[in-house]
Amino acid sequence: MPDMTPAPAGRDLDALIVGAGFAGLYQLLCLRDRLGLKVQVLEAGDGVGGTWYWNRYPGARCDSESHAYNYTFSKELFEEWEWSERYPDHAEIRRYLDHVADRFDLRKDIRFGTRVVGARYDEAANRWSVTTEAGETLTAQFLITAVGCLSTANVPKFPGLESFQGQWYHTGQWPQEGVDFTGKRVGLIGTGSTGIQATPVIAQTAAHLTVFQRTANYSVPAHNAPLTPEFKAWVKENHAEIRRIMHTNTNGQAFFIEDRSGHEVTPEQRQALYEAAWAKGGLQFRGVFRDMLLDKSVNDTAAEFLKAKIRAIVKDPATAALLADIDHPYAAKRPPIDTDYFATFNRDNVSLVNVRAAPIEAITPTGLRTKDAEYPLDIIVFATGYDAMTGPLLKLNILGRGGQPLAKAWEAGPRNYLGLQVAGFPNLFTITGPGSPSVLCNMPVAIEQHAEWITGCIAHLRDRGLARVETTEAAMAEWVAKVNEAANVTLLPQAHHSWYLGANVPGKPRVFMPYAGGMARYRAICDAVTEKGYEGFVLSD
Ligand code: NA7
Repeated sequence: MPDMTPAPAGRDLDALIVGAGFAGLYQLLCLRDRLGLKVQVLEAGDGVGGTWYWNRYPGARCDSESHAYNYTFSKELFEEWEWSERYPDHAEIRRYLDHVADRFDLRKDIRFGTRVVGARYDEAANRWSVTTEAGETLTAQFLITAVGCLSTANVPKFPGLESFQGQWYHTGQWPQEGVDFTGKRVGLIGTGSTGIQATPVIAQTAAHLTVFQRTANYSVPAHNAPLTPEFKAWVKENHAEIRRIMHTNTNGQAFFIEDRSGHEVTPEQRQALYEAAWAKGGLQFRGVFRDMLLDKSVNDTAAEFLKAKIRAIVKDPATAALLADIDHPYAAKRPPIDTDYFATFNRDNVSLVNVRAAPIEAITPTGLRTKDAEYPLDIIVFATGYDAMTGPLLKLNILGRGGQPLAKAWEAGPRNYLGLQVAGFPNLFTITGPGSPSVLCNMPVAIEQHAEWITGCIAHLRDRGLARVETTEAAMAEWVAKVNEAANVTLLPQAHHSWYLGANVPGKPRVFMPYAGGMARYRAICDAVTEKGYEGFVLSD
């Protein structure tokens, strides 16, 4: 049982960190144990885990392979922790983070059950004042957000939701005690990674499951399985090499994208390569050709292969056609991986409804109504995603220099430098903020790089007796242009409804948010900025 004793409210803090997931825990460790700062983490949940604290829906599992879903800063930590399956599930990830929190004695500096509702920069004092939901105020010189990219649930504003007499849940705010679907008529809205993970599991116990699909999606089998003793031993022996690959490739995963163009092979060879990747399973499917996300004609071959697989798996031709009616390039939206997703539609108790053709009009007291039918339901599951990347930051109600709201600064979309800092918000750092590789990278890798860069920057200030770091409008303008440029050479912006673009939240500015130039290039850019004396930042006392 985690120790829930709240740490004392410090009045003389050097840094406040919001969030105790992968990012918050490591940032605390870096600043407290390496720089000796007084640090406090504020966390809304009652335990560590961040995104994984809340995402406990049926089938919730990481899409990165477990041996890559680790911190890499400690060889000892890497060697002593053993994952049980190829992809860790939510409970095992929480156990890992609990272990990290205990091993490095982090809990004493984390206040759980403490939601941050406001933050204001006091220019005269050069301090951030942070307000909690309970009305308490804490101040610190540095404010670091470690709130994750996918932590603000997007529940569509369907009329009548409040009248629903059954139960409804968003997957990202799942009840800790779980949900019993036995004998229930369940409706699941959304076919992103989450809906694709949850569907097969819910179908096992529900009386009937109706999946409401607006945008059909690709998915590749995960082929999850318990890890063999041989594989576990291989991981331990090859720790250094695994780490090297994760730190030098584009996406922070423990595999390389093949250095081979889709144009270099014959159609037969291509088919064989896709079959092999399908049999291997997982996100590696993206790595078959280096130009899969750059060249539409190459991507089309992957798309056709995957659509043919759907048609082969799903027996009812109308359902198969609807599932395979995919309107965007493969991996232009975050590509899901699954366990029996398409095969689940062969079950008698599962049906698929096309809500692109006949949109959901209302939730009624007894179910859900689309433009052309009524669906009686006992439980509705919203697998409808998140107000991604900017949502968790804007929810903090951050006010910078002169009381300027971050929401105002980002009215037309997120503008920042390196995804790390916003002009007008001195000493505020945003771990895996928009404009950084974040969600296009294996998250722990992106997080470690950011936490270490921030630590280096604060150490640099302290060593020189400086107190403030702030980026400039010019640096932001240049960086935003780079982020756009990086996205535009890929096929990523072609998925018009993707959350990468903010398109899933009505009214949200459409800006391609993550940096698509690759983690390795991004790391090099950050290192060069440091070497040039924090180019693009103004350091002052
Ligand atoms: P996603 O990927 O944003 O998927 C949300 C799904 O919900 C997607 O199919 C949406 O359709 C659908 N949706 C959203 N709003 C509606 C409305 N109003 N009506 C019908 N359908 C709707 O979220 P996930 O939680 O699956 O995954 C998020 C990330 O977590 C994932 O990418 C991994 O990185 C981990 P749409 O495509 O917008 O038409």
